[in-house]
Amino acid sequence: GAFTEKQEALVSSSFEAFKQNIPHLSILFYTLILEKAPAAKGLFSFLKDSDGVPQDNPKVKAHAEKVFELTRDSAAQLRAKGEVVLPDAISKHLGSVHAEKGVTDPQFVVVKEALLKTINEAVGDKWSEELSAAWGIAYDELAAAIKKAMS
Ligand code: HEM
Ligand code: ISQ
Repeated sequence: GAFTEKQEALVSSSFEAFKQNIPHLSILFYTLILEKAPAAKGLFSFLKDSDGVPQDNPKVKAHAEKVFELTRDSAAQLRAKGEVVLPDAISKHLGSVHAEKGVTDPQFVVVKEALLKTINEAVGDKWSEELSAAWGIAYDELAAAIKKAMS
């Protein structure tokens, strides 16, 4: 079925909740990724030389926010036109960055689960299956666009 206005609204409002607490939530996001995919640590230029996840590095926070922002934008696109189309330059850039790092399909699943858990933490008792499913669909469509650009 089509991505509904309600689903888009759920994603947008919880993205705003995420933005209220980026210092905590961005660290949580990396921590969840590295718990499930320890090998990913060496792929991130701003993580590979530190113990754990650096707490006060602006790059660390900005990169994490970007992933959530792109997923929110994907939800808006799915609602508006039923598909995720990345601007050509962004598609080429994300495709080449992830291909060069050798990112795998299982790692895309790890990042998805970490993103959903982080949103869960951001919204607290406003969490619902419907909210989680809306983020999951937006992420899957965005991941598909990136994987296509990687190949
Ligand atoms: C870089 C988004 C999936 C690992 C990036 C960048 C963005 C991004 C925006 C920054 C590109 C730049 O430097 O300008 C996304 C989105 C994903 C996704 C939206 C899923 C829908 C993954 C997965 C992995 C991964 C599954 C595997 C662990 C990396 C790495 C970098 C990167 C290692 C380079 C970081 C550095 O600068 O050292 N990603 N990503 N990404 N991503 Fe992803
Ligand atoms: C880039 N790609 C995937 C996941 C990420 C997590 C945190 C920061 C940057 C990322």
